[in-house]
Amino acid sequence: MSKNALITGITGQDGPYLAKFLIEKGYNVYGFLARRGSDTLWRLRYLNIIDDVKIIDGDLLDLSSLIRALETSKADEVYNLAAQSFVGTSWQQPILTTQVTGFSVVNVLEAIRIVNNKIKFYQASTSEMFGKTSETIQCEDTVFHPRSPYGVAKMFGHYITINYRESFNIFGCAGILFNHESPIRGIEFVTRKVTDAVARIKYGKQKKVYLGNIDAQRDWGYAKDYVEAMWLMLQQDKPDDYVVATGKTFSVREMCETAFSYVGLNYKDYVEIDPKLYRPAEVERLLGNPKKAKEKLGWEAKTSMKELIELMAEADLERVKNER
Ligand code: NDP
Ligand code: GDR
Repeated sequence: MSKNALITGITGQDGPYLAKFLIEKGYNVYGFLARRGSDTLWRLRYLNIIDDVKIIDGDLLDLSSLIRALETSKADEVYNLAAQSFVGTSWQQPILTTQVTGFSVVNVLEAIRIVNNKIKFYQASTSEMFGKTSETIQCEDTVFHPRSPYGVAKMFGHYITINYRESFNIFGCAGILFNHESPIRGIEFVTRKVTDAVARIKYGKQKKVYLGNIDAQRDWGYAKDYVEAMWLMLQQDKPDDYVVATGKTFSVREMCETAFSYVGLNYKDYVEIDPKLYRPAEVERLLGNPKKAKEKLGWEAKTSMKELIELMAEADLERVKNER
Protein backbone atom coordinates (compact mmCIF):
# COMPACT_ATOMS: atom_id res chain seq x y z
CA MET A 1 0.00 0.00 0.00
CA SER A 2 1.33 3.45 -0.79
CA LYS A 3 2.49 5.65 2.03
CA ASN A 4 1.11 9.08 2.86
CA ALA A 5 3.36 12.08 3.41
CA LEU A 6 2.44 15.52 4.69
CA ILE A 7 4.78 18.37 3.74
CA THR A 8 4.64 21.74 5.49
CA GLY A 9 6.25 24.52 3.45
CA ILE A 10 4.79 23.09 0.23
CA THR A 11 4.98 26.48 -1.50
CA GLY A 12 8.64 27.09 -0.68
CA GLN A 13 11.73 25.94 -2.55
CA ASP A 14 12.22 22.50 -0.97
CA GLY A 15 8.56 21.47 -0.60
CA PRO A 16 7.89 21.04 -4.34
CA TYR A 17 11.19 19.18 -4.96
CA LEU A 18 10.44 16.82 -2.07
CA ALA A 19 6.83 16.39 -3.24
CA LYS A 20 8.01 15.47 -6.75
CA PHE A 21 10.56 13.03 -5.34
CA LEU A 22 7.94 11.33 -3.13
CA ILE A 23 5.32 11.21 -5.90
CA GLU A 24 7.87 9.42 -8.06
CA LYS A 25 8.35 6.94 -5.21
CA GLY A 26 4.59 6.24 -5.21
CA TYR A 27 3.61 8.29 -2.12
CA ASN A 28 0.31 10.12 -1.71
CA VAL A 29 1.56 13.64 -1.05
CA TYR A 30 -0.36 16.21 0.99
CA GLY A 31 0.78 19.81 1.13
CA PHE A 32 0.01 21.99 4.15
CA LEU A 33 -0.83 25.42 2.75
CA ALA A 34 -0.95 28.69 4.67
CA ARG A 35 -3.58 31.00 3.19
CA ARG A 36 -2.12 34.11 1.60
CA GLY A 37 -3.67 37.04 -0.24
CA SER A 38 -2.20 35.93 -3.56
CA ASP A 39 -1.44 32.71 -5.40
CA THR A 40 1.58 30.95 -3.91
CA LEU A 41 1.46 27.70 -5.89
CA TRP A 42 3.67 28.73 -8.83
CA ARG A 43 6.53 26.38 -7.86
CA LEU A 44 4.22 23.35 -7.97
CA ARG A 45 3.27 24.41 -11.50
CA TYR A 46 6.92 24.94 -12.45
CA LEU A 47 7.68 21.32 -11.49
CA ASN A 48 4.45 20.05 -13.09
CA ILE A 49 3.05 18.52 -9.91
CA ILE A 50 0.16 20.87 -9.17
CA ASP A 51 -2.44 18.16 -9.89
CA ASP A 52 -0.60 15.50 -7.90
CA VAL A 53 -0.37 17.22 -4.51
CA LYS A 54 -3.45 17.26 -2.30
CA ILE A 55 -3.65 20.62 -0.54
CA ILE A 56 -4.76 20.96 3.07
CA ASP A 57 -5.23 24.48 4.48
CA GLY A 58 -3.59 25.36 7.75
CA ASP A 59 -0.97 27.35 9.55
CA LEU A 60 1.91 26.14 11.70
CA LEU A 61 0.80 28.52 14.45
CA ASP A 62 -2.62 26.83 14.63
CA LEU A 63 -2.33 23.47 16.39
CA SER A 64 -5.92 22.56 15.50
CA SER A 65 -5.15 22.87 11.79
CA LEU A 66 -2.12 20.60 12.19
CA ILE A 67 -4.17 17.97 13.99
CA ARG A 68 -6.79 18.11 11.25
CA ALA A 69 -4.08 17.85 8.57
CA LEU A 70 -2.62 14.72 10.18
CA GLU A 71 -6.08 13.16 10.48
CA THR A 72 -7.08 14.01 6.90
CA SER A 73 -3.80 12.85 5.35
CA LYS A 74 -3.36 9.79 7.58
CA ALA A 75 0.28 10.69 7.30
CA ASP A 76 2.98 8.06 7.76
CA GLU A 77 5.69 10.70 7.39
CA VAL A 78 5.68 14.43 8.12
CA TYR A 79 8.32 16.74 6.65
CA ASN A 80 8.35 20.04 8.52
CA LEU A 81 9.82 22.45 6.00
CA ALA A 82 7.71 25.52 6.78
CA ALA A 83 9.50 28.46 8.35
CA GLN A 84 10.23 32.16 8.11
CA SER A 85 13.50 31.18 6.46
CA PHE A 86 15.11 34.43 5.31
CA VAL A 87 17.90 35.26 7.77
CA GLY A 88 17.84 39.01 6.97
CA THR A 89 14.13 39.30 7.81
CA SER A 90 14.65 37.58 11.14
CA TRP A 91 16.14 40.82 12.58
CA GLN A 92 13.14 42.81 11.32
CA GLN A 93 10.57 40.27 12.57
CA PRO A 94 12.31 38.43 15.40
CA ILE A 95 9.15 37.54 17.31
CA LEU A 96 7.31 36.17 14.30
CA THR A 97 10.44 34.23 13.31
CA THR A 98 10.71 32.79 16.81
CA GLN A 99 7.08 31.71 16.73
CA VAL A 100 6.94 30.29 13.19
CA THR A 101 10.47 28.93 12.80
CA GLY A 102 10.99 27.90 16.43
CA PHE A 103 7.96 27.36 18.63
CA SER A 104 5.78 25.95 15.83
CA VAL A 105 7.94 22.84 15.72
CA VAL A 106 6.48 21.80 19.05
CA ASN A 107 2.99 22.29 17.58
CA VAL A 108 3.80 19.74 14.88
CA LEU A 109 5.31 17.34 17.42
CA GLU A 110 2.32 17.75 19.74
CA ALA A 111 -0.06 17.07 16.84
CA ILE A 112 1.89 13.86 16.18
CA ARG A 113 1.68 12.86 19.87
CA ILE A 114 -2.06 13.48 19.86
CA VAL A 115 -2.96 11.87 16.51
CA ASN A 116 -0.47 9.02 16.10
CA ASN A 117 2.94 8.90 17.73
CA LYS A 118 4.16 6.37 15.14
CA ILE A 119 4.27 9.07 12.46
CA LYS A 120 7.85 9.68 11.36
CA PHE A 121 8.97 13.30 11.59
CA TYR A 122 11.60 15.27 9.69
CA GLN A 123 12.71 18.68 11.00
CA ALA A 124 14.46 21.13 8.69
CA SER A 125 17.44 22.16 10.81
CA THR A 126 20.18 24.34 9.39
CA SER A 127 23.87 25.14 9.23
CA GLU A 128 22.91 28.65 10.45
CA MET A 129 22.91 27.08 13.92
CA PHE A 130 26.72 26.80 13.70
CA GLY A 131 26.95 30.55 13.15
CA LYS A 132 30.12 31.95 14.65
CA THR A 133 31.84 28.60 14.78
CA SER A 134 35.52 28.13 15.48
CA GLU A 135 35.57 24.75 13.67
CA THR A 136 36.83 24.99 10.08
CA ILE A 137 34.52 22.16 9.03
CA GLN A 138 31.23 21.51 10.80
CA CYS A 139 29.70 18.13 11.62
CA GLU A 140 26.83 16.82 13.78
CA ASP A 141 28.84 17.31 17.02
CA THR A 142 30.06 20.85 16.34
CA VAL A 143 28.98 23.33 19.02
CA PHE A 144 26.26 25.75 17.89
CA HIS A 145 26.64 29.53 18.11
CA PRO A 146 23.77 31.02 16.10
CA ARG A 147 24.11 34.60 14.90
CA SER A 148 20.56 35.54 13.95
CA PRO A 149 17.08 35.26 15.49
CA TYR A 150 16.46 32.73 12.71
CA GLY A 151 19.42 30.60 13.84
CA VAL A 152 18.30 30.80 17.45
CA ALA A 153 14.73 29.78 16.54
CA LYS A 154 16.02 26.85 14.51
CA MET A 155 18.03 25.66 17.50
CA PHE A 156 14.80 25.39 19.48
CA GLY A 157 13.28 23.32 16.67
CA HIS A 158 16.38 21.14 16.58
CA TYR A 159 16.50 20.40 20.28
CA ILE A 160 12.75 19.93 20.72
CA THR A 161 12.91 17.30 17.96
CA ILE A 162 15.68 15.50 19.83
CA ASN A 163 13.80 15.94 23.10
CA TYR A 164 10.57 14.37 21.74
CA ARG A 165 12.64 11.50 20.39
CA GLU A 166 14.23 10.95 23.80
CA SER A 167 11.08 11.65 25.86
CA PHE A 168 8.30 10.04 23.83
CA ASN A 169 10.15 7.72 21.48
CA ILE A 170 8.94 9.70 18.46
CA PHE A 171 10.80 8.86 15.26
CA GLY A 172 12.12 12.40 14.78
CA CYS A 173 15.13 13.26 12.63
CA ALA A 174 16.78 16.64 12.19
CA GLY A 175 18.60 17.26 8.93
CA ILE A 176 21.26 19.93 9.40
CA LEU A 177 21.21 21.13 5.82
CA PHE A 178 23.73 23.60 4.47
CA ASN A 179 22.63 26.19 1.87
CA HIS A 180 20.88 24.63 -1.08
CA GLU A 181 19.59 26.46 -4.09
CA SER A 182 17.76 25.90 -7.38
CA PRO A 183 15.96 27.74 -10.19
CA ILE A 184 12.96 28.06 -7.81
CA ARG A 185 14.98 29.58 -4.95
CA GLY A 186 13.39 32.75 -3.53
CA ILE A 187 14.75 35.87 -5.20
CA GLU A 188 15.82 37.36 -1.84
CA PHE A 189 18.57 34.75 -1.36
CA VAL A 190 21.95 35.71 -2.74
CA THR A 191 22.44 33.02 -5.41
CA ARG A 192 19.11 33.63 -7.09
CA LYS A 193 19.43 37.40 -6.68
CA VAL A 194 22.68 37.13 -8.63
CA THR A 195 21.54 34.69 -11.35
CA ASP A 196 18.41 36.78 -11.94
CA ALA A 197 20.58 39.92 -12.17
CA VAL A 198 22.95 38.19 -14.60
CA ALA A 199 20.00 37.42 -16.90
CA ARG A 200 18.56 40.95 -16.64
CA ILE A 201 21.94 42.58 -17.24
CA LYS A 202 22.57 40.30 -20.22
CA TYR A 203 19.24 41.34 -21.77
CA GLY A 204 19.76 45.03 -20.97
CA LYS A 205 16.98 45.20 -18.37
CA GLN A 206 19.19 46.00 -15.38
CA LYS A 207 22.52 47.79 -15.00
CA LYS A 208 23.97 46.73 -11.64
CA VAL A 209 23.35 44.39 -8.74
CA TYR A 210 23.78 45.62 -5.16
CA LEU A 211 25.10 43.14 -2.60
CA GLY A 212 26.25 43.12 1.03
CA ASN A 213 29.14 41.05 2.34
CA ILE A 214 30.58 39.27 -0.68
CA ASP A 215 33.41 37.72 1.34
CA ALA A 216 31.01 35.46 3.26
CA GLN A 217 31.58 31.81 2.37
CA ARG A 218 28.94 29.14 1.98
CA ASP A 219 28.72 25.43 1.18
CA TRP A 220 26.17 25.53 -1.64
CA GLY A 221 24.37 22.46 -2.99
CA TYR A 222 21.38 21.72 -5.23
CA ALA A 223 17.96 21.46 -3.53
CA LYS A 224 16.93 18.60 -5.83
CA ASP A 225 19.82 16.49 -4.47
CA TYR A 226 19.15 17.46 -0.86
CA VAL A 227 15.49 16.38 -0.60
CA GLU A 228 16.56 12.77 -1.15
CA ALA A 229 18.61 12.97 2.07
CA MET A 230 15.47 14.07 3.97
CA TRP A 231 13.61 10.99 2.79
CA LEU A 232 16.55 8.66 3.46
CA MET A 233 16.69 9.79 7.11
CA LEU A 234 13.12 8.61 7.64
CA GLN A 235 13.82 5.21 6.03
CA GLN A 236 16.49 4.18 8.57
CA ASP A 237 15.90 1.74 11.43
CA LYS A 238 16.63 4.42 14.02
CA PRO A 239 16.02 8.17 14.03
CA ASP A 240 19.13 10.33 14.01
CA ASP A 241 20.49 13.73 12.94
CA TYR A 242 22.66 14.32 9.89
CA VAL A 243 24.68 17.08 8.27
CA VAL A 244 23.85 17.41 4.56
CA ALA A 245 26.42 19.40 2.60
CA THR A 246 28.78 19.21 -0.37
CA GLY A 247 32.03 19.52 1.64
CA LYS A 248 33.18 22.52 -0.43
CA THR A 249 32.89 26.21 0.34
CA PHE A 250 33.00 29.32 -1.87
CA SER A 251 32.70 33.04 -1.25
CA VAL A 252 29.77 35.05 -2.55
CA ARG A 253 32.40 36.79 -4.69
CA GLU A 254 33.43 33.47 -6.31
CA MET A 255 29.78 32.60 -6.86
CA CYS A 256 29.29 35.97 -8.63
CA GLU A 257 32.36 35.32 -10.79
CA THR A 258 30.91 31.94 -11.84
CA ALA A 259 27.47 33.41 -12.63
CA PHE A 260 28.71 36.42 -14.63
CA SER A 261 31.34 34.50 -16.57
CA TYR A 262 28.64 32.06 -17.68
CA VAL A 263 27.32 34.88 -19.91
CA GLY A 264 30.78 36.22 -20.77
CA LEU A 265 30.72 39.16 -18.33
CA ASN A 266 33.09 40.25 -15.56
CA TYR A 267 31.27 40.53 -12.21
CA LYS A 268 33.53 43.44 -11.19
CA ASP A 269 31.80 45.63 -13.79
CA TYR A 270 28.32 44.99 -12.37
CA VAL A 271 28.46 44.17 -8.65
CA GLU A 272 28.23 47.14 -6.28
CA ILE A 273 28.41 46.99 -2.51
CA ASP A 274 25.54 48.47 -0.53
CA PRO A 275 26.48 48.68 3.17
CA LYS A 276 22.76 48.61 4.05
CA LEU A 277 22.78 44.94 3.02
CA TYR A 278 25.34 44.01 5.66
CA ARG A 279 23.79 41.97 8.47
CA PRO A 280 23.90 43.01 12.15
CA ALA A 281 25.84 39.80 12.86
CA GLU A 282 27.28 37.78 9.99
CA VAL A 283 28.02 34.08 9.61
CA GLU A 284 31.37 34.42 7.88
CA ARG A 285 32.11 30.90 6.76
CA LEU A 286 30.27 27.59 6.61
CA LEU A 287 31.63 24.28 5.39
CA GLY A 288 29.86 21.01 6.12
CA ASN A 289 31.26 17.54 6.62
CA PRO A 290 28.79 15.12 5.01
CA LYS A 291 30.72 11.99 6.11
CA LYS A 292 27.95 10.55 8.33
CA ALA A 293 25.27 11.05 5.63
CA LYS A 294 27.52 9.27 3.15
CA GLU A 295 28.34 6.37 5.46
CA LYS A 296 24.89 5.81 6.99
CA LEU A 297 22.48 7.04 4.32
CA GLY A 298 24.60 6.36 1.24
CA TRP A 299 23.89 9.98 0.25
CA GLU A 300 26.23 12.42 -1.40
CA ALA A 301 25.84 15.68 -3.29
CA LYS A 302 25.82 15.23 -7.07
CA THR A 303 26.00 18.85 -8.21
CA SER A 304 28.95 21.24 -7.90
CA MET A 305 28.58 24.96 -7.14
CA LYS A 306 29.53 25.76 -10.76
CA GLU A 307 26.95 23.36 -12.22
CA LEU A 308 24.31 24.68 -9.82
CA ILE A 309 24.90 28.36 -10.55
CA GLU A 310 25.01 27.68 -14.29
CA LEU A 311 21.72 25.81 -14.27
CA MET A 312 20.14 28.62 -12.24
CA ALA A 313 21.54 31.26 -14.61
CA GLU A 314 20.24 29.28 -17.58
CA ALA A 315 16.73 29.11 -16.07
CA ASP A 316 16.78 32.86 -15.34
CA LEU A 317 17.98 33.66 -18.86
CA GLU A 318 15.01 31.68 -20.20
CA ARG A 319 12.58 33.43 -17.81
CA VAL A 320 13.83 36.94 -18.59
CA LYS A 321 13.85 36.25 -22.35
CA ASN A 322 10.18 35.23 -22.17
CA GLU A 323 9.12 38.23 -20.08
CA ARG A 324 7.10 40.81 -21.91
P1 NDP B 1 11.24 28.78 1.84
O1 NDP B 1 11.40 30.06 2.56
O2 NDP B 1 11.37 28.75 0.36
O3 NDP B 1 9.80 28.16 2.21
C1 NDP B 1 9.21 28.32 3.46
C2 NDP B 1 7.81 27.75 3.45
O4 NDP B 1 7.21 27.91 4.75
C3 NDP B 1 6.84 28.43 2.46
O5 NDP B 1 6.06 27.44 1.85
C4 NDP B 1 5.97 29.28 3.37
O6 NDP B 1 4.70 29.55 2.86
C5 NDP B 1 5.87 28.36 4.57
N1 NDP B 1 5.39 29.04 5.78
C6 NDP B 1 5.88 30.17 6.34
N2 NDP B 1 5.17 30.48 7.44
C7 NDP B 1 4.22 29.53 7.59
C8 NDP B 1 3.20 29.29 8.53
N3 NDP B 1 3.00 30.11 9.59
N4 NDP B 1 2.40 28.21 8.39
C9 NDP B 1 2.58 27.37 7.34
N5 NDP B 1 3.52 27.54 6.40
C10 NDP B 1 4.34 28.60 6.53
O7 NDP B 1 12.26 27.74 2.50
P2 NDP B 1 13.09 26.54 1.79
O8 NDP B 1 12.17 25.72 0.99
O9 NDP B 1 14.32 27.11 1.19
O10 NDP B 1 13.57 25.74 3.08
C11 NDP B 1 12.76 24.72 3.66
C12 NDP B 1 13.10 24.60 5.13
O11 NDP B 1 14.47 24.24 5.28
C13 NDP B 1 12.93 25.88 5.95
O12 NDP B 1 12.50 25.51 7.23
C14 NDP B 1 14.33 26.47 6.02
O13 NDP B 1 14.48 27.26 7.17
C15 NDP B 1 15.14 25.20 6.09
N6 NDP B 1 16.49 25.28 5.54
C16 NDP B 1 16.68 25.75 4.27
C17 NDP B 1 17.94 25.74 3.70
C18 NDP B 1 18.18 26.24 2.33
O14 NDP B 1 19.34 26.51 2.00
N7 NDP B 1 17.16 26.37 1.49
C19 NDP B 1 19.10 25.22 4.47
C20 NDP B 1 18.77 24.71 5.78
C21 NDP B 1 17.51 24.74 6.28
P3 NDP B 1 4.41 30.94 2.05
O15 NDP B 1 5.13 30.77 0.76
O16 NDP B 1 2.96 30.97 1.91
O17 NDP B 1 4.96 32.03 2.93
P1 GDR C 1 21.80 32.42 4.25
O1 GDR C 1 21.51 32.69 2.71
O2 GDR C 1 21.70 33.65 5.05
O3 GDR C 1 23.08 31.65 4.32
O4 GDR C 1 20.56 31.51 4.66
P2 GDR C 1 21.56 34.03 1.84
O5 GDR C 1 21.59 33.59 0.43
O6 GDR C 1 20.50 35.00 2.24
O7 GDR C 1 22.96 34.68 2.26
C1 GDR C 1 24.19 34.00 2.04
C2 GDR C 1 25.35 34.95 2.32
O8 GDR C 1 25.40 35.95 1.30
C3 GDR C 1 25.62 37.20 1.93
N1 GDR C 1 25.11 38.27 1.06
C4 GDR C 1 23.83 38.45 0.71
N2 GDR C 1 22.72 37.74 1.01
C5 GDR C 1 21.53 38.16 0.48
N3 GDR C 1 20.43 37.45 0.72
N4 GDR C 1 21.45 39.27 -0.29
C6 GDR C 1 22.54 40.05 -0.60
O9 GDR C 1 22.44 41.04 -1.30
C7 GDR C 1 23.79 39.60 -0.08
N5 GDR C 1 25.06 40.06 -0.19
C8 GDR C 1 25.85 39.26 0.51
C9 GDR C 1 24.87 37.10 3.24
O10 GDR C 1 25.30 38.12 4.14
C10 GDR C 1 25.26 35.68 3.65
O11 GDR C 1 26.51 35.69 4.27
C11 GDR C 1 20.05 30.48 3.81
C12 GDR C 1 18.56 30.34 4.09
O12 GDR C 1 18.00 29.45 3.15
C13 GDR C 1 18.32 29.80 5.48
O13 GDR C 1 16.94 29.52 5.66
C14 GDR C 1 19.13 28.49 5.63
O14 GDR C 1 18.91 27.97 6.91
C15 GDR C 1 20.60 28.77 5.38
O15 GDR C 1 20.74 29.27 4.06
C16 GDR C 1 21.45 27.51 5.50
